[in-house]
Parts: sequence; structure tokens; C-alpha cells
Amino acid sequence: MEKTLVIFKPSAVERGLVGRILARFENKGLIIEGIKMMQLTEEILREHYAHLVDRPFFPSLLRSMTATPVIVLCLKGNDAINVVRMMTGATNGRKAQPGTIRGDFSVSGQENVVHASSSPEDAEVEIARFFRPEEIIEWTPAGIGFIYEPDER
Ligand code: IDP
Ligand code: MG
Repeated sequence: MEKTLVIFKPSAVERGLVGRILARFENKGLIIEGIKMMQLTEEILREHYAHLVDRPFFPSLLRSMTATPVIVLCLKGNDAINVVRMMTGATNGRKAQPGTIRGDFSVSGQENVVHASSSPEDAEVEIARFFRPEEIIEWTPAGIGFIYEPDER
């Protein structure tokens, strides 16, 4: 099964949305294999958002992402990267579909409450960026047969 990296951004932590957003991923059947709180730094954000460092909004994004601690998660599931991106919705909360996390909890292009890996290559690099290997716990819920049929696991 795939693993993906999710960040509950300061816009989620500060607004007290952590429990409600986490519940959506649990309700969906995604399996939590890593979860911790951490304070992001400019150094790690320059890596994580390397594709954006030259954009005019990057200083603002840096301020936003370091404003409070964040919660990072590693979620596991069949096609988890795509499933989580679909649940996350479009980048800009004003354009994200209602029913998605950003569509329901955000009205901003920057303060959009969650990050989610966008490809298998990104997911692998991002999990290694935010978690030490021993912080990812491989496990299978006892009720896995009620989440997936055998061929889907
Ligand atoms: P994504 O988070 O949907 O993958 P990216 O283009 O990778 O979108 O951008 C990363 C983050 O940078 C966004 O989630 C958002 O917080 C911020 N961002 C992206 N574009 C803009 C913008 O035009 N203005 C302000 N912030 C932006
Ligand atoms: Mg992205």
C-alpha cells in the first residue's frame, strides 16, 4: 500500500481544526503510521517548497508555515496519495470543492489548512524529510478486511 505525507498547517492548528481534519482521514479508512508535532524551520521549508522559493509570496508562505508548530502525519492506504489529494481539494480554499477539507475549512490561497504529497516520488522524499525511519510504525488494523477486500491490500 502507498504512504503519503500530510501536514496540518498553522492555519489548522491555530484554528483548532486538528481533530476534525484527522477524523476525516480516519473515517475514510486511511491508516496512521506516523504522527507528531514539530516546529518547522526556514531550512526545511526551503527544501519542502523548493518549487516556490522564487515566487513573490514565498516570504509570506515562510512566515505562515512557521507561525505555530504543525502536525505531520504519514497515512497509509491503497492509492493513498491520490485519495488524500482528492480529499484535500484545490490549493485555493475559495476554489476547492465543498466537501473537500480545503473547500470546507479554508477561504484562502495560502492559509489552506493542509499539505498533502502530490506524487509517489514526492511522498517518499517528504516522509523521509519529516520523519526518522523509526518514527514510521508499520502495522495493520485488525479490521482491515472491513476496509478493503483482499485483492485491494
Ligand atoms: P498544494 O499545496 O495544493 O500542493 P502548491 O502549488 O504546491 O499547492 O503550493 C504550496 C503551498 O504554497 C500552498 O498550499 C499554499 O499554502 C501556498 N501557495 C501556493 N500558491 C500560492 C499563491 O498564489 N499565493 C499564496 N500562497 C500560495
Ligand atoms: Mg504541492
